Amino acid sequence: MSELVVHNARVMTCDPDRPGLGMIDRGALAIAGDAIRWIGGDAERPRGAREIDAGGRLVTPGLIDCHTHLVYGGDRAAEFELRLSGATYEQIARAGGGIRSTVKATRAADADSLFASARNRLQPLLAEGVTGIEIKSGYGLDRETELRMLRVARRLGNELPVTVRTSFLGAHTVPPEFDGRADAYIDFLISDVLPAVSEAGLADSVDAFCETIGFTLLQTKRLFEAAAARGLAVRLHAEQLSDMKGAVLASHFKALSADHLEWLEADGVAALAAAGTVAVLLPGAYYFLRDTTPPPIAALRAAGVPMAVATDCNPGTSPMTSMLLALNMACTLWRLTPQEALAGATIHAARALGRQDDIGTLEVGKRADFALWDIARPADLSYAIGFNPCRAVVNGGVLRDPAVRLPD
Ligand code: DI6
Ligand code: FE
Repeated sequence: MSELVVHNARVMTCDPDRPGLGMIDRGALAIAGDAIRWIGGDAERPRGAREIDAGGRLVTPGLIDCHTHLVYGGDRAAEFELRLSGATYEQIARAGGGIRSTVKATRAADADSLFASARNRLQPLLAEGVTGIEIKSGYGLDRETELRMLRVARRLGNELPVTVRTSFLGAHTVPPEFDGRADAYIDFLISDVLPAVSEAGLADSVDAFCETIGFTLLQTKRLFEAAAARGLAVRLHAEQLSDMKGAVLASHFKALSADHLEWLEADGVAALAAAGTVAVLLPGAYYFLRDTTPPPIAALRAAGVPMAVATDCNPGTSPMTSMLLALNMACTLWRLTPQEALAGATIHAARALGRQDDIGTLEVGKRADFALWDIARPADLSYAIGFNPCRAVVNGGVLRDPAVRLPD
């Protein structure tokens, strides 16, 4: 007998082998341990030790936020005010603000305070049915602080009901002590920081900010070669503010994902399609920076590139802790369909984390991570603004109230 059976549900499996994102109108799920043991029509369901009548509500895979900078010190509200009075993100960054100001605050913060502030940002995500998240380093930019950020990210996964994947983003910007010496900084990352991160098992992938105000294509390539030599997957902040051909480079390394992509051209679209790399769309940063060049959604769709949607939660360009808002923005600003947006927060997001074999869809054998919503139509998830219909979450087979009680 299964331990938990959820029945009388509209089960949106997001299973690509079922038509229309795999909706089972009167469906049921049976769970044993941390995995889904059975899924199908209500009438055929097995008995369970505990049975939950979903009352016709929608069940989806737990949402996955596959691109965040959740762990950091301080905030950037003053910079927000500067931008409102006309300064651009690039101008602020070049004047020593931007990422560098968060680096200063993060270096000064101890692990417990980084944990506490990140946990407070994670809580609203969990309340919206998030069961998986990617968290990057990149506000330390020295060995000690990068390691501290990644340890804090791992600790969030150990202490809260969420699967955490970490990315080493040492190549986020050049820190003050390497001013004007970006190549030497990349050398330092390769010789000092990456080995420490990798030997401690603290990163699941390596990321970089390939941009005029970040790192060149060649610098990114050197870092990716070092990551590949250590067997680490890569992903890239690519084409956010200009077309640096980052997506083409990322595809060459069979990157898990290329993220942002507002300035992506046809060659980048084709490269992502050929490599099976996920395009991670980050509408929060586009909105917050008041960008006007949308990513080439129609071309990505036509080429069959899997599109994920994430918050990019970070203090400078996307201080957003809502996946549902990210879905709404992806639909409203860029015309994703609500089904595409949901797939972008589940199956494609799982792939962007390299975890498509165990999370992201509701299929027998996969982890029992799902959310129960007080709505009947999947489109309602991306339709409402500032409304959270999440009623319950099951994470690894354990049922919980979405209003997670935080550890003290
Ligand atoms: N692109 C972004 O949008 C964030 N990082 C990146 O490489 C911004 C990070 C920040 O401004 O703190
Ligand atoms: Fe980012």
